Amino acid sequence: MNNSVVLITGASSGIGEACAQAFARIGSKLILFARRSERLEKIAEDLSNEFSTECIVRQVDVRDKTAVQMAVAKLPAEWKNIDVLVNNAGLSRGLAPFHEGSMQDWEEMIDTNLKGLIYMTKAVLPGMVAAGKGHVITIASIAGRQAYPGGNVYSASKAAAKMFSDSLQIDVLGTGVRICNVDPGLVETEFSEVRFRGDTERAAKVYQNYSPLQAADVADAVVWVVTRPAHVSIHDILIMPTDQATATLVNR
Ligand code: NDP
Ligand code: 8X3
Repeated sequence: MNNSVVLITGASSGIGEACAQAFARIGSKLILFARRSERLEKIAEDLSNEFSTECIVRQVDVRDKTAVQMAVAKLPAEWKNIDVLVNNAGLSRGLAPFHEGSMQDWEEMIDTNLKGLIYMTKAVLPGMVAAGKGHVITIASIAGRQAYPGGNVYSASKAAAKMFSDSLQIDVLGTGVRICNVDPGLVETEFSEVRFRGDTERAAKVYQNYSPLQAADVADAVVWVVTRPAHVSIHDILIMPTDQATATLVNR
């Protein structure tokens, strides 16, 4: 992976930031996308200091298809051959039963978790197919495999992400490109703070009294996937805390 070009969406916190660190550690060059560009700048500076990582950061909202297309199209020539795309940007909003939920929240989740994923993949995958190699990793969720109370549209967006990856497997057969869907269980990140719109007390309770996954655990799995030999393709990973058996059963 030395000098390979890795593009990570949602790299400003949590799993995306941890992926940036993990790929920096093995010598990759990084392209980091997120909306909070000041955070990306700081992450890039830290990685440059610690690992001499070459890093490009771009303020991109993955819901904006023109911005996504332009950001990828306008990459400097030596960064255009992307070896790995980590489709990680995503979020949940609320945990209400569907009949009490908000249309605005549902649209934000679909636009980010599904349409953003599709826009990013459309911008990057054709170049990989032309190059005859590349790896597209999508961070979906246990929520896409198992329903839980209030998960409704978030779960639907993640189930769709998983089916998108399954479908891509077929489309890219024979091109040399590899596709992997990663479904984590509970990971201690800013995810719940975003879901509960800044209610840090409620968010902290999600991760109390057991050992959740840390973002670095998921990044470790992602790096393992892309460092298999070229003839080996890991299609699916379900990675859970030891203290979590299903979407709802946690040993607290
Ligand atoms: P965080 O909230 O810590 O990180 C989410 C990242 O997504 C941020 O960098 C955020 O950046 C970015 N993002 C959100 N919306 C957009 C957007 N419109 N355009 C660009 N970037 C965006 O949560 P996690 O690290 O936990 O989440 C990462 C992924 O992992 C998500 O897809 C999530 O659904 C998934 N996941 C999380 C689990 C968990 O328990 N934490 C478990 C299973 C899956 P910014 O706000 O700067 O744009
Ligand atoms: C994030 C994990 O269980 O909160 O996808 O949906 S969960």
